[in-house]
Amino acid sequence: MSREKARRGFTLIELAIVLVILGLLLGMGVGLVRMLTKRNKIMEAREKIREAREVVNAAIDALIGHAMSRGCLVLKDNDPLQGFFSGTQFYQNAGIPRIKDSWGKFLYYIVAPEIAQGGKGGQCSSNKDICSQDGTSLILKVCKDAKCSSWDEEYHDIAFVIVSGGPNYNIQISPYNPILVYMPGIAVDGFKEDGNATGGFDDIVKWVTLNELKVKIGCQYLRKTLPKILPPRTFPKKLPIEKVKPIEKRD
Ligand SMILES: [Ca+2]
Repeated sequence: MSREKARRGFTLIELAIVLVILGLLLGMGVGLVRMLTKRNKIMEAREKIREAREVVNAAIDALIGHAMSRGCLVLKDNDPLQGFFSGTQFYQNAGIPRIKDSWGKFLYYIVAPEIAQGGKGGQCSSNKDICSQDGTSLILKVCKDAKCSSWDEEYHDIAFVIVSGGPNYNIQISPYNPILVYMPGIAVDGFKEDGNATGGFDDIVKWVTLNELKVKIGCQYLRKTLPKILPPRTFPKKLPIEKVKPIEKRD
């Protein structure tokens, strides 16, 4: 009889141990699922950023092709921005398909007025000819703070800039001259026309200088002196992926 009680007691202990182990395994499983879910979200966010960079590059290629055929860059007809130009319609006006980034938002375009002219086709006037220009008035700064009281880099003779609003769906650069872009994560909204939104700077910005554009469209074959070539720049090189917030889609 005592042996039977002992066996029953041992069975209960066994059950308790099994329950504890099951609880631990379940807890580990939940933790693992959470970790994998977070990892998947991070990978998905990275993939979208990679796609957005490709879309920005495709827009740049489209513009270079347009410049090659016309001799200058395309200009949006209605310019609300002090002589520089937003890109919500320009692709369509120029016969180039409008391009959205991987979050479903149209890219933003700024072009130097010295090398831009309206119209869908035909050669540009000689005073807008890219190969004839020695510089542009467009400047770009990479700011270290929201007021841009200090900046990391400054570039002159910018030909054009393409911007994706990034994961937070809000264009945050300052689109005037000088154009201001910011170090990743800085709380800033330099572009009120795109709506007010908070959050760290996460725009994907790429710019092409006049000299780079000259080389791309073949000006060097028309001139005796070869313009100085700088390496292409994409900003920022890295985004704070873990801080990516849910995207609220708008049109
Ligand atoms: Ca943004």
